[in-house]
Amino acid sequence: MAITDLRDFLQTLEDENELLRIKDPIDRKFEISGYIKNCSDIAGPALLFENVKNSSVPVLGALYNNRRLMLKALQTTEESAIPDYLEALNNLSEPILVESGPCKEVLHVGEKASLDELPLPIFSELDSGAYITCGVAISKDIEDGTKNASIYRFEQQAPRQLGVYSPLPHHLGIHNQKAEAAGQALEVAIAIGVSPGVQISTQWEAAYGVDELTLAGALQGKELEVVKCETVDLEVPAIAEVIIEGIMHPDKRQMEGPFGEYTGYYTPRYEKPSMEVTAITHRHDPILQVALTGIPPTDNHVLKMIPMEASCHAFLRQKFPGVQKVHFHTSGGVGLLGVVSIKQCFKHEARNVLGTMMSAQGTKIIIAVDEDIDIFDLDHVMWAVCTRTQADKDLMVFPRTASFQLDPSKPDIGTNTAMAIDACKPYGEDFDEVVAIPGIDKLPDILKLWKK
Ligand SMILES: Cc1cc2nc3c(=O)[nH]c(=O)nc-3n(C[C@H](O)[C@H](O)[C@H](O)COP(=O)(O)O)c2cc1C
Ligand SMILES: [Mn+2]
Repeated sequence: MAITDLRDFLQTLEDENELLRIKDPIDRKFEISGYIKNCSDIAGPALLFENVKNSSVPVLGALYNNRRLMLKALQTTEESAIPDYLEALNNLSEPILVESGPCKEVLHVGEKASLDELPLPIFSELDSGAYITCGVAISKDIEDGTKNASIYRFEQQAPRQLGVYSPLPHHLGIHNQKAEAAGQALEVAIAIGVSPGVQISTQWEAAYGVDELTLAGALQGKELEVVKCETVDLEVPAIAEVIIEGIMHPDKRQMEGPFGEYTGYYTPRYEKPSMEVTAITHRHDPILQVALTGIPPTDNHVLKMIPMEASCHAFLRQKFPGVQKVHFHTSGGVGLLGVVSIKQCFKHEARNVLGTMMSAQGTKIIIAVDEDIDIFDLDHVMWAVCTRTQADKDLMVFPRTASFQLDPSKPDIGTNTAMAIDACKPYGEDFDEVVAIPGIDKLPDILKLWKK
């Protein structure tokens, strides 16, 4: 079944007891984020805050707080997640332009548009203000018209002004850099409350010039329909809860931040581009979707996981037939810690895989394990590290490599020392036998027995 509307996904979750409605009055300052944090820490359900103080707009959070919910959003299983995602990448389709859609039910243009209509949360203690954290920002290259769609944070700076954080080489940053060089304003539209397929498509690390929304149709199971914006020359998903349109004026800078980021640390306050809101359109009764960002695990981490794993898996498999599974753990903010399982086909295959993974994704800590290890279970992974490695031969250090910008331990911006651990048994050599209990997989599920 296709899921083209976020509301259909919420209904599915509710039917499966995966949606919790919070009816108590909730403060948008720290309470929404606090609930989401507690819920994420126990891999809980999605949360719908129906009674946000001083607002009639309900807030949806924790929608992607764990992998179980992400698999439901992709309508897949753990075994099929990566093949299904790669299959979708082979079935890209241009969105279809339609006349109108639910995002146009209410229109506020110009002075009438106000961000104060939305109960934007304040997430973490030192955050400079309220943020949009789950909006899909759509913009175009002013020279060749190629499109981009990705998630970036937006700080509410005034009723009609947003701070924009899209550092280079992220594509909105490039769009804005090009527009500024030409002395032009850049048009931007932010879509909030879109289908899971649209949301997840934005985390595809598509090359510059490739529109991420061409993946949304295959992910949601039906072509994506888009409508024209009111005040900018852009197209946005027709089924969305809220659309914010605006322009980034060239060379306009405003202080932005601090903001608690996905590494679990604050990023500093400094001058960044900002966007003037020119219109807000929404459903009659919009739901505001938010994503927590901060100490893992959060929606921010889980959203990136499967797209990164699929790209990495496809890349490694081109060269290394022994690669089985790849997983980026939330504890590494997803980008900093990767585990790969390998059924080695030749001596030292694991080591070449590790080096390739370090260079392909800029991963800081990478661990290779044999195929008998459950790469999703860090306890099991560390058992392999403890019992199958010797530091003098299995630890590889790659000093000063290009890596993630926000790692607080970095010596300077974009630099990191990467570390790889070959926790595979040596290829072709005898190794002590792993303890096993015959028939264990045929015994009843203890959790089910216990709950009865
Ligand atoms: C919830 C969430 C929030 C994000 N916030 C930002 C952000 O504020 N700035 C940013 O540059 N990337 C942010 N990202 C990461 C980008 O969306 C991601 O790296 C994307 O692939 C970049 O796309 P691009 O290459 O088209 O720029 C966020 C991701 C998620 C899931
Ligand atoms: Mn892009």
